[in-house]
Formats: sequence, structure tokens, C-alpha cells
Amino acid sequence: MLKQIPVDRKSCAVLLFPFLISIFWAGACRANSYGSLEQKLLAAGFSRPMVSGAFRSAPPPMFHLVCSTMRTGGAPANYSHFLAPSEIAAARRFIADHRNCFREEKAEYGVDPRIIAAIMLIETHFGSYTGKTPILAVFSSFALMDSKVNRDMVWRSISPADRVYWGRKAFDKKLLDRASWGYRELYALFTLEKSRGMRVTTLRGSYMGAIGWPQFLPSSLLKYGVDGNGDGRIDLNNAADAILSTGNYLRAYGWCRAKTLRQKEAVIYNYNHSTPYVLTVLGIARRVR
Ligand SMILES: [Ca+2]
Repeated sequence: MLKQIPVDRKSCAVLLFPFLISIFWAGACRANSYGSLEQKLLAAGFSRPMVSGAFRSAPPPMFHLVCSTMRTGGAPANYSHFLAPSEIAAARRFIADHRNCFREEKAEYGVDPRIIAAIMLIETHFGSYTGKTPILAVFSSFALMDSKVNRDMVWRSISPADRVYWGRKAFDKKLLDRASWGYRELYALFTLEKSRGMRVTTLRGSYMGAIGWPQFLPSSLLKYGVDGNGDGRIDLNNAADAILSTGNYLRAYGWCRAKTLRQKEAVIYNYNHSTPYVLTVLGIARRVR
């Protein structure tokens, strides 16, 4: 009997830990509303009904997401499974199924269809998984890191090993950079609603706020989004819009001027700052005839 006591305590601790963490975050989120962001967006010229309406239905800040991006020591990204013959065949089919769109894209933007198909294969498997995270909450959670109180909460929630890795100064700098990034994307999101009539509150995407088949950030959607199917709206969950928008993006970053392999790698690197990603995109393109 006596020997069982520590075991029971351990079990209780294991069961209680997630519960206590959820209580902590719930309390933290209640203490940090979106009020400061709403004021900032109002001062930037967005209307009160638009701003208040968007945040009224927004989920609470997702500070656990911010914490997860500060974790260190994970395995590097591995894209090699996208070079499997079944994946190459899927890319080939995608190009064939949308040949008219790709013809239009090639004429307008000049980007190799195999590169666009490779990107959409890696990003979302041609729209199979575009993400279900409410992106308004994603960008807002990062934007709220401009407050020391919020950074303190994240600091206390990361592991001791991660605190040693970052050090408080570098940790603050990283989160302040992410706060600027978050607000920039939030601003783009509200601009999309204002100028294109898109409902920011309903947009969902990846855990880092990327949207649609090609996983554009709102600022990229604003700059490079194209209405490919001519229905009067830009929807990156539509194949034609996604293909032409990606072509427009890559052309803007210099695809047509890129002659050497090194130059082409540099263009794709702008899409995702990862060398394994770039090499996989080019590897898929080489294998798709
Ligand atoms: Ca469209």
C-alpha cells in the first residue's frame, strides 16, 4: 500500500499538469485582450465597425502558439518524401488537369508550370490541407508580443533549456521582430477586407497564418493575388487563382530574369527561406516531364 502512494501522486501530477497549463493560459488570455490592437488599427484608419466586428468573434490570443515557435532543438525540415514517384505522378496530373490555367499563367507571367506545381504539392498537396487555424488570432497573438507583460508570460512558459538557449535579450528581440511581423500581416488582412471585401474573421490557414493552396501570407495576397478564373474575387483555394497568383509572385521575385540554376534557387528561396525546400522544388520539377 505504502509503495503505491508515490505512484498515485505521480499519476495525479500527470493528469493535473495539462489542466493547470490550460488554466494558466486561460487566465493569461483573459488578462490580455485585443484592445491595444483594436486601438492601433482604428488609429491606422480602419473603421470601428470593421475592427470591433472582427475581434468580437475572434478566439482568444494563442500565446501557446508563440511559445511553440520559440522551442529549440527540433529536427530540421525534411521534404524528401515529396520526391517519391507517387508524388511526382500527382504533380504531373495536376499540371495536366489544369493545362489551360498553366497555359495562361505561362503567357502572362512566364513561370515554369512544374515549379508552381511543385510548390503547391509541398505547401498543401494541391489544397488537400490548407490549415484550420483562425489567422486573425495568429497574427494578433504575435502582434501582442510588443508588450513586455505578454513577453514575460511567454518567457515563463518556455522550458529552462530554451531560456538558456535564447537569453532574455535575444528572446525579446526575436519576439519584438515577430510582433512587428504580426502587426504588418494584421494590417494587410484588414486592408484585404477593406479593399477586396474579404471577411478577415472567417479566414483560416496554417498555424503561422498562411492562406490557401500556395500558402500566401496576407501581405503577399495583397501584392500578388490574381483573379485567375475571372469571378471578380481572389480565392487562393481556387486552382486558377492559386496558379496565377503563384506565377505572379515568382515573376515579381525575378523568375524570368533567372537564367542560371543558382539564380533560380534564389527566386524560390524568396518563397520559403529553406535550402532543403528550394532543392526539393527543383528536384520535383526535374522529375516531372
Ligand atoms: Ca477568382
